[in-house]
Amino acid sequence: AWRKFTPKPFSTTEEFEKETVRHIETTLARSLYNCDEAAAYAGTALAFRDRLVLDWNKTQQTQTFADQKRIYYLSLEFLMGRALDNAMLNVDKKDVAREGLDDLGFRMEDIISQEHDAALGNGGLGRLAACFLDSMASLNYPAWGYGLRYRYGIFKQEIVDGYQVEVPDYWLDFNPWEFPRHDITVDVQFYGNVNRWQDDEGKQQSSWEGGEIVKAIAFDVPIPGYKTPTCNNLRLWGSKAASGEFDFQKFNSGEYESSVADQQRAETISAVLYPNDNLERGKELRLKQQYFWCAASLYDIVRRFKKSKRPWKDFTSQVAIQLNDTHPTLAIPELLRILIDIEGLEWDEAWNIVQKTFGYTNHTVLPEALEKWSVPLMQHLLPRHLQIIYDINLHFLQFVERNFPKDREMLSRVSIIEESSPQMVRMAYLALIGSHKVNGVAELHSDLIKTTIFKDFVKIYGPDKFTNVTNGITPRRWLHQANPRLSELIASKLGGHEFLKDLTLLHKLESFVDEKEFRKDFRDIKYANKVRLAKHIKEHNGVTVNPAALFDVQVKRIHEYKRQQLNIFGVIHRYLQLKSMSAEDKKKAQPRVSIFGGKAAPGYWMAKTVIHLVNQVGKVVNSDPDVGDLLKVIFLEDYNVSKAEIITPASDISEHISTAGTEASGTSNMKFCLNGGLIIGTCDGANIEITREIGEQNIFLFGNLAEDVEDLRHAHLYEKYELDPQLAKVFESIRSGTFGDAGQFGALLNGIVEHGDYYLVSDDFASYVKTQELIDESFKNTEEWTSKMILSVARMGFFSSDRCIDEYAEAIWNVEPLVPKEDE
Ligand code: 26V
Repeated sequence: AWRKFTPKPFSTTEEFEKETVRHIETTLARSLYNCDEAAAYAGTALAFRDRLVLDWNKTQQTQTFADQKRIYYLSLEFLMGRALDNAMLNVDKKDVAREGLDDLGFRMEDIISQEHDAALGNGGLGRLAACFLDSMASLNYPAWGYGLRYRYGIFKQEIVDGYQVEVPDYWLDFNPWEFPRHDITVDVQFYGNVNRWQDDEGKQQSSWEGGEIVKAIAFDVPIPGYKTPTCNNLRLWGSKAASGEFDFQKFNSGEYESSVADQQRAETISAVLYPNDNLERGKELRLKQQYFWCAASLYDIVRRFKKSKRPWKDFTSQVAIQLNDTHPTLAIPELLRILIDIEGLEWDEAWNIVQKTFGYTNHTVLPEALEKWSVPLMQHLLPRHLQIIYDINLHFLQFVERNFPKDREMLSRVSIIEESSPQMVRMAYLALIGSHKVNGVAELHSDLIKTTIFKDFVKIYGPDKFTNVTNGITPRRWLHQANPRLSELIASKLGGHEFLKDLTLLHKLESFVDEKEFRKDFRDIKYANKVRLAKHIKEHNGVTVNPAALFDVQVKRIHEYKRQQLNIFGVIHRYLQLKSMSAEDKKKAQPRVSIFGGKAAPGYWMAKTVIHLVNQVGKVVNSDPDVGDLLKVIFLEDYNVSKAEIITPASDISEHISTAGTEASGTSNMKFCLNGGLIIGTCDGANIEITREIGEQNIFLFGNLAEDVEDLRHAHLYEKYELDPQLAKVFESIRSGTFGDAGQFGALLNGIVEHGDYYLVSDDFASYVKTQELIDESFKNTEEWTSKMILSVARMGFFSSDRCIDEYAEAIWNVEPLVPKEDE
């Protein structure tokens, strides 16, 4: 009987307008008379949200009744960006909305840009999680994401006098994409102590008592798939004080202020995303965030399983949990605690379930990024979990001892507890031991973890526990949405948009590589995208750049290992050359725009210095009449997902120039290539596989190899060391004050000249400069360049996150797709 009341989603322009206007007038209580762009955005978003919600409900219902295995993707970061454009494209109604908005007097682009980015992540790791959600939904996998609902996402970056200034990102004022579930809550415990006793049968029992309780509240976000009724769920936990007897008493006894303070203390747990990527700092609040989120998510997963009334042995056929880096590792001892302390399972059975349930993805080999928590801190905050970790370690070390009785030193090397003072819990080891599979994110990286940080564990468990799943990106956002004209051109050649669901179909473009008109269309689209970026640069930086110049882009988090310093030193080298060039030679020089963007962690002084240097160089170069259009240097403020959607389609060359062996994968390299931008890069991360796919004549590789890095570093420290002579000239110009007060850059230069050049900037400088010259020449040859662009795009099929998710599903999760049932 209820069926007849179920709303039908709009399909025509008129129906869209009706729905949008209805939302503006009733849901928002705004008169159409003063309907501005913000209101039009809100109305449009709500109209599309209604459509998603119907699919969402149906999907969840289907998944519940099918009771087959579900994927739970645990990530502290989901760098989602905007949702409206994505929703419109997924339900295939963007044209309808465009027409409707036009009728109402608005331009689609203005409405889309009203939305605040959901920036709940730092960089590659968080964006990967977002691409995975998109792929899991588009491929109809029953999957949930679990994360934290930060009140403040990654800070907004302002550039003031050439320096980075951080501004809080309060993004929740109006967020139509989340649904608070005040009825779905979990009480999460902290501190307290552990009681141990023997029960009537003489069995050891433990329970965790006392301490304080914080309430987790679920906020659900619909994750639509592309042209499919599947709409998965992203559940983000917000924290609130648990209101109970205690508060009530405080309140009544006049301790109003302290009761409010308790409230605020609880809410700080989900207040802010930690803005460091690749630097571990061991803050108590971060550990609290991790446990709060793991405990709430595990409780929720177990609660759902228990509703099915199945025996515990079925758990592993119902649940696969993927750990996005070590941040959710506490989920391992937490599941053991639930199974043993609360559900009464024996250790062996519980351990077996845990190991089969979890998979762990490693995203870095940088030692400073590997998470360790101090034992005293963990003892204080999570006393029962520490005991369980000790128990895991005991079982594990006994196993190692039995198998390697002669290697006594191995035990201290592989112990979960590092014997430092204070002792530390090594989270990567715990994650590895508690999972059935460990994967790296590109071939080189997956090989490296087996020979470096996890070497002993390959001996202990054998090589089969380790696997590779090379990262990918969603072609929906990073081609179709960011570069609609290119997507249409490809569709016109391939006879439709099927390639957005099966990116390997792009290979069919190869047969058009010599078609004159296609080549021209391809170039025109690149040019139009550059014009758009040039307009953005004019508006935000006040600098006029020539869209015909070569656009050279490096946008990513600022980090010494990513070597933005190598790039800016290269730019200075170019500037010095231009300054000493004859007028005749200048005519032959290739004009270039060097574009930088990215955030530095607020406490990362060296990274902030690099930002400052880029801005100082820009100031000098951009106003030097000797240089004119031949060189411009731009720092784009506040790089984020929605800016990436403008920047990515507009590059001719992008830079992926990390010291070999340090960038686990990189994913923007894939985005640029998929949009017809070529790459200059080192033999690192996914660059290597990109080269294999697109062919080495279509990529510009340079620099030392990963296998030589250790020896070079050693040589710098213990043998005579000479700076590259061209780099020495660059340093002279900086030291002489060409780019302002040289004192500011002393430490940056000394790190290279005097302190061992850990990132091998000098070693790679000559080959970097040479390769850039090669790029200039290649770019001048428009026909050669066009072929490279087209072939790159045609051969990028492998790097879809759809391929990646299918690999996880097959090799790690053992799950099958499930299409929601349509109503009869
Ligand atoms: C680590 C930490 C350490 C504690 C403080 C907060 C924090 C936040 C994030 C991280 C993650 C560092 C690892 C990471 O982001 N790796 C990147 O993962 C990308 C996706 O796999 C990959 O493309 C990049 O190469 C890799 O650097």
